[in-house]
Amino acid sequence: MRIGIVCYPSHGGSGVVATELGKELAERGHVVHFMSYQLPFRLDRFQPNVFYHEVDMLAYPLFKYPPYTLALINRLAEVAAGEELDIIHAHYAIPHSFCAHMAREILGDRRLKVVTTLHGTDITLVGSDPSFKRITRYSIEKSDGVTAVSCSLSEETRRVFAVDRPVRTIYNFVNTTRFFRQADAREVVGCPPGDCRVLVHISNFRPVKRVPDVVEIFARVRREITAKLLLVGDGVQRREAAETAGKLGVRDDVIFLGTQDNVLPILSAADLFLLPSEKESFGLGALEAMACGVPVISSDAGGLPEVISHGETGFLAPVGDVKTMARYAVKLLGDEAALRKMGEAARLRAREHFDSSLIVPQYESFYREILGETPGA
Ligand code: GMT
Repeated sequence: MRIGIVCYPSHGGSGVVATELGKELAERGHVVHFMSYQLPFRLDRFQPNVFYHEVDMLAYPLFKYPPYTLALINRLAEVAAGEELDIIHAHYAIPHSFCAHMAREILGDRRLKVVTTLHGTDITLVGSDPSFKRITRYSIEKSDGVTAVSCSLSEETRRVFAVDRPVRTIYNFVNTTRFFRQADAREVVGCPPGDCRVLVHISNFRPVKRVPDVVEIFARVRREITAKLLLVGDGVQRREAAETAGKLGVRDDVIFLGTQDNVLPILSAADLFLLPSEKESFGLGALEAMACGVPVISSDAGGLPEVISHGETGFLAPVGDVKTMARYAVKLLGDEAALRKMGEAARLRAREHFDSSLIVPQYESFYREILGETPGA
């Protein structure tokens, strides 16, 4: 198949999933064309069957708001026609799915199919806002196929948008043959083994991630156990997180690593991953941690209970209940055998339920259905 993928190139789950999917599809012999305003950060090395088309745009003084989406539509139409794409797979409804529909309108080519993958905030925050709701519903209804990354998000989409289109759940994935705990990672992050416990949080530091809660959980753990907190990412809650750490007297043990392209060495150094989000459709960072044998303590928001098995691969608690989350963390970190067992279970769950070898074929057969190549069409 000849597949166009349009996604956000920056750090964030939807771009990671889109990029990893494209790479896996290319390895399986499909031709994949990425389109975005910048090279997706995980598209970091040459690979056969993978092509990248940058969306460039005329800067003109009249434009108060540079119309990126129009330039994107233009590029999508150009690439779809020039490369004879079968499918445009839009990751994140706003604006990618809408732009794919507009590109198809311009081409007047009903043979070209549009698949939309909903990732979370495109439904729960952005798409459900009145300023984008109609356009999001339109994008879902006009798609030839719609997927969501968890059952929770599929249900929320149906509830919020009351759409007739079926929404297929295809879980996010991790390639566990490439994503596993690296040796000597502790030294890399400056926390030699045996020295102390390492807790990690990775996100875009938006309010929905509740980064100050991460710090508060850590401060409670720190009262009982020698530990460091590695915070990976950047965003509006960074300052508040630093202030919280200062107020709680743990500023020296909280290390802000900023945005990182390669999280594998950091996850490999972790004893525990924290994700106390307000909303979380899936929690790709948690899955990548699990693939590295790291248990996760998270809120029970959205799709997190579908990823983390409570009491087996980590622990879940209600949003904002930092006391309970900290209690779970202290108990687990204080019991080496239990920590090891849970880490092994986490890795096993990632391999048995969310490995790319299980999930990518689901996208392939979904595409085939949509192209009318299988009986499910
Ligand atoms: O976490 C974010 O806010 C970034 C966002 C994105 O689109 O990059 O993540 C969403 O998509 C990820 C990939 O499917 C999911 O793993 C995240 O759970 C989801 N974030 C939220 O629902 C808040």
